[in-house]
Amino acid sequence: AHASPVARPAAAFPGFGMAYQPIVRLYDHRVIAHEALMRPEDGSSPLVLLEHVRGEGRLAVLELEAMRRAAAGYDFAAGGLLLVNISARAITDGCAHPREVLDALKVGERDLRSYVIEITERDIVDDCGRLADAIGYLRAAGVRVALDDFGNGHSNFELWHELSPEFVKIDRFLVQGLADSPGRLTILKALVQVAEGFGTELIAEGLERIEDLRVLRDLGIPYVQGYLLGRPSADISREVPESVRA
Ligand code: G
Ligand code: G
Ligand code: MN
Ligand code: NA
Repeated sequence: AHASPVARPAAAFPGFGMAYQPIVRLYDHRVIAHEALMRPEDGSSPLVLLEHVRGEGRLAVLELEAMRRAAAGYDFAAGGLLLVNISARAITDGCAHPREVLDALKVGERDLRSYVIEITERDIVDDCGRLADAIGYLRAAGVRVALDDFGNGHSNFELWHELSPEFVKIDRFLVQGLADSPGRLTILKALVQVAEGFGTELIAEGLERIEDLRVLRDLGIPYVQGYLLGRPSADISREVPESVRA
């Protein structure tokens, strides 16, 4: 007998899990959120997988799957916020409709107000209006927005101005070495003022040293993330190291 023609199933992605990295509020040293990060099983960077899949035209499919897994694996009962990444390209290229993003996050009937979407971009965002429309749609459903990697690549003041994100994540190049870098201090002081003017809350990324933490605290930066506070892990940690609380 002849085998009946079957639609070839879409090739599966290489295996990956999700890890969760704590975000700490400095004034009381509480873990108030986690960022969900893809962890390919072969130990490679998520960027390699994302780039590969993008070449196959499946970037949005992978990103939405990562969101579903992030949401399904998170313990919302503890009351924290979950930050999930999406590349601006997945939205502006028109592959991920914002409705699909909401569907991915609604896995398990979660309250959409427990989510922050991190807009990650390393390439030029050539359709700011389209991104702003998509973000407006997500916001109307209660999702908040963070602009990722600010100060590096193409995460810039135009996006801050146009998207009015609730959070801006300060790129780690501005955070690492802060205590010994008058230049970084100057930039961070300015960002604190801009954030105040826009009503945006700042999250400092990539914190590895206690001396940089002290400077962030003196500057009044409310939220911090980095290896000093906790690494991305499959286990959702809510403990802050004792050394940091002193
Ligand atoms: O965790 P790590 O430094 O290996 O991540 C490398 C990059 O991959 C980071 O810039 C991060 O934003 C990106 N990344 C990790 N997980 C996701 C994801 O689920 N979606 C998208 N779009 N990017 C992710
Ligand atoms: O681009 P995005 O900010 O989403 O990427 C976050 C990436 O930064 C993750 O890959 C995570 O593993 C990494 N990361 C988190 N904390 C630190 C840190 O303290 N130092 C360094 N070098 N990388 C970090
Ligand atoms: Mn991020
Ligand atoms: Na970042």
